Amino acid sequence: MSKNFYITTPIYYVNDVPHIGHAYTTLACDVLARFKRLDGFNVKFLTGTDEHGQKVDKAAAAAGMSPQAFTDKVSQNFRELCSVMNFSNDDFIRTTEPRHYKAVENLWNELVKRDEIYLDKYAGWYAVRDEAFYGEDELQDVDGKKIAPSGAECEWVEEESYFFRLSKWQDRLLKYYDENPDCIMPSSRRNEVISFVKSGLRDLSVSRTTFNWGVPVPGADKHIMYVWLDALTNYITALGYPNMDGEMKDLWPTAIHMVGKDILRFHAVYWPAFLMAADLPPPARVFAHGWWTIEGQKMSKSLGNVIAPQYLVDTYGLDQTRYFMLREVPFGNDGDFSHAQMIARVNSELSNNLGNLLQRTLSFIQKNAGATVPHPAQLQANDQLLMTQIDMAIRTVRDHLDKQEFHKAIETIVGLSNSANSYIDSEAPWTLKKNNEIDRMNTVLFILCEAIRALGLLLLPFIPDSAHKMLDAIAVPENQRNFAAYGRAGECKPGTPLPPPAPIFPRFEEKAA
Ligand code: ME8
Repeated sequence: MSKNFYITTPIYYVNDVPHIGHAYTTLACDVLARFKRLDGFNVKFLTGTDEHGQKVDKAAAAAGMSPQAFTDKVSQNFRELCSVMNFSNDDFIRTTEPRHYKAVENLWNELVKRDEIYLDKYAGWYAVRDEAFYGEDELQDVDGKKIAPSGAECEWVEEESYFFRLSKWQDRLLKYYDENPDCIMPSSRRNEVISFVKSGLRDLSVSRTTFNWGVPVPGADKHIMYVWLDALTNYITALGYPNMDGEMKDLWPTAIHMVGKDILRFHAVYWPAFLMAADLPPPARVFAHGWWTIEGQKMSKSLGNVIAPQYLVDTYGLDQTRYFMLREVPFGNDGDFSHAQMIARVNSELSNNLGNLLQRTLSFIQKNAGATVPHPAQLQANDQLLMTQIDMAIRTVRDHLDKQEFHKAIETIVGLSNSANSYIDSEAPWTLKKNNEIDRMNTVLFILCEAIRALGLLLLPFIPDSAHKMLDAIAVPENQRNFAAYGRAGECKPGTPLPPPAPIFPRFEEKAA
């Protein structure tokens, strides 16, 4: 059976410039996609932009542009984010593309055909910022305004609307959660969703008539589709839906949607209900991660503390930024971005720990072992111990990443680097050299090359450029830079010439103000 893996980011609203929150979600997906490709999977990694709806319509008007011209411009910023952050997405979808119209219209018609949609009138609250309908019971009165749990202000809406029979799917949804324990992660989020669904579902308004920036409802042109029905469908548009062969057949059953906790309800309640109602299988998993604040404060334009990914990359380096984001916070929890923490992490783990290991090993080989991969002699217990840890590390990292535990995966890698540093201290190749124990010295250096190779391979998904430099430093051929070559299969070849070492992980020195 071929191994397939489909991973998606939310498609981002084009009312905003990309910030570290957007970069975070897509980075998590990028690491999973890269890991799975190295592990021999057929991978599809999708990101893109959500371009319809009232929020984008208003942002376009505020910018004095037509919605189409506005979305063409702002969507480009999200495309650029992918190159700024070195994301390896296989596709970038925009909801204004013809392929998407075709898919959404098809899904709509399918729902109509199955009597899952009916015409009525909506009278209730709507938050443009969330593009979400709220029940009176969910709102708080603040200074005469109705405020949603997200903090968004709501407005009263009364209009003719098509409704999706969401209430009918309550039991089927609960059964789906029950039968698929990992379909919503982490488990605290799963519990939240289950209690929301158990508390009762109302039918969902799925069309609007008071503005026209959206996909027209087939056969009822004064209605446009609710932006979330439109947006969620992107995940199957990109697989060629309504064509059910090819990618829909192979990849859809493996779909993991990575989202922030703010949009869990749409992904874990509405989306599976739409799919089941159209007789399509729900996604394999929705993972809702936590929220970044900046130096303890909510990120917001009015506070002027929004951090652009480009700024972090320019200040700290691309791989340093990628490393920090997934290392710092247990994935799923909220996290705080602080410059001091960023510098501390980068210096202690990348420069001191990994950088030192590389520098010490590679300079020593260069000066004292003929600048080639050394020939090992008989292995001793300590060597075997480190080799066993190397062999185990990939399994541990794989298990963690299959549960989206990025921080634990990185901890495992840092743990291996620690062990290699302890090994070089205890085996002291410099003393072996002094005592003329050359066979033993070469064995130790060979084991260290193997540790560096393992670390380089394991770090490829997280910090691809630096990891490639690590592998360059011990002359690992291009075709051996995958997990099939991890361990004995791709062992370093003694006698291979090694280039003079160049520092890969510079220390970050704060410039004096
Ligand atoms: O909700 N911390 O788009 P959006 C962590 N178009 N993640 C953050 C973040 C923060 N401070 N701020 C944003 C939408 N994010 C819809 C999605 S999908 C079919 C439609 C990330 O532009 C996080 O992933 O508002 C969050 O869910 C997403 O950006 C919201 O992006």
